[in-house]
Amino acid sequence: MSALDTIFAVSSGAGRAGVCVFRLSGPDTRRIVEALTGRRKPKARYASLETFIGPDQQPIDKGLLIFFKGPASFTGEDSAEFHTHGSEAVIIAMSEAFLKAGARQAGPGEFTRRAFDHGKMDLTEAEGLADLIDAQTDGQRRQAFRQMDGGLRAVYDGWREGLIDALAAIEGEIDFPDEQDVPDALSHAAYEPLSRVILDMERALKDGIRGEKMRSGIHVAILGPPNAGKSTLLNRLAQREAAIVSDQAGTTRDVIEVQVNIAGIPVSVADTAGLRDASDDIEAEGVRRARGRAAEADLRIGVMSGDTLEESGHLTALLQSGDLLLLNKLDQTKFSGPDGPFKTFAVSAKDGTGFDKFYKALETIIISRFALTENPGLTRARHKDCTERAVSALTRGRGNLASAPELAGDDVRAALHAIKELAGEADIEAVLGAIFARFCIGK
Ligand SMILES: Nc1nc2c(ncn2[C@@H]2O[C@H](COP(=O)(O)OP(=O)(O)O)[C@@H](O)[C@H]2O)c(=O)[nH]1
Ligand SMILES: [Mg+2]
Repeated sequence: MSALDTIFAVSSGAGRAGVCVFRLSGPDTRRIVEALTGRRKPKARYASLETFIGPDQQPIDKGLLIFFKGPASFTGEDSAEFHTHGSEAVIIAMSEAFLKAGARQAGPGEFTRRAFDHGKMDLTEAEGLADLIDAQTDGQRRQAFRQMDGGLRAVYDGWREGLIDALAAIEGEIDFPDEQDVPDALSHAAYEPLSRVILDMERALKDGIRGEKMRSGIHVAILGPPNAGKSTLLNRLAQREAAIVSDQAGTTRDVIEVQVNIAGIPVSVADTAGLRDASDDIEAEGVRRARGRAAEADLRIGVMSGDTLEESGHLTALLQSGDLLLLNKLDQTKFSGPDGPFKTFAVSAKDGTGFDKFYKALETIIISRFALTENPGLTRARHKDCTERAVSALTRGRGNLASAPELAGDDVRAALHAIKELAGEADIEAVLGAIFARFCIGK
């Protein structure tokens, strides 16, 4: 990157706070630090207590200053942190001082973009950092940390090594063709490394669903006839009165959604309108939405009860293999549910009988289907897209090994280019712009 301007931003959270951290980065950092502290030649990576002074030479506040000399800094440029008190007035006065001294207010993600441009991190690490800032559950935090720490980079670096070996074998074949017969694909030196990378990529794609679910959360839909106790169950899962519970059928008419954290994974649980032949247009729309949710959800929880059995026919048709079915109101009537590929639990959503056993099963399903594996995975559609393109190029290349090694070479190069895009090394300005724009200001 050519000469950039010097940017500043409040990097700590908004609002009144004990301490506020300003970040400054760019070629004028040293001069601006000197202007705001009156101190010549700040010592790098050393915290000193300074009085920060404004353009009128009056003190604004007193706090810690840390100067970082590039490239040994987050952005790779000269940069500095000013720790001030976190009041609105201090923030305004400091911001004016930075502006007067020639710095510019940073846009979202601009510090991280500079770190990326200076080779301090690859794109997957920057994405991991963005996810870590947004993390709401422990699972999200661990996944984001792993990615920020180079987990995915290590994976694709391994792929890249395998492909470079394969390419060398293919090019050897082109430069020094076998005097005798052309060897068949299987005996080709590139066959084994290509196959290994393809297998590895396919495994990563299969696991990728977990990474994406961990980032975006999973969707669970509660379904059943009116009055079966769906809203009572939602409230128990949410541990609060999120939905209105009433013995009047058709009380829940729209989808009500609550966010819960199950086994470190963000789960959005949707309570839906009771499934029946609706008595009016609004209810009919509610039932239509309930069916939509059922189809889109990652997991469905069906609810039936002894007093609503005759209306349960709509329900079983919506349940899929691996879903859960609750036989509710155990305190009132015991009954056996229909047969199907789902796990059945007898509970009382109202008094909590049997709930723990059901909740354990729900947790186990969520962990086994969606929780993190040992391998750092593909966490975004972008990662999946690049990897899918690489796999299809490599599969084609492997088929070309024997008959057309030149084409196989091109295929491997296409796969290497897809990996470059994954890393953010290829020229993909539009993608970069979109990713960094979603960061917060000050990061
Ligand atoms: N006895 C008993 N009543 C329940 C139970 N669960 C829900 N109910 C009652 O059944 C009625 C309908 O419950 P609600 O949660 O609104 O059902 P929904 O229409 O499926 O959302 C309410 O009067 C609840 O108090 C239960 O486990 N036992
Ligand atoms: Mg309801």
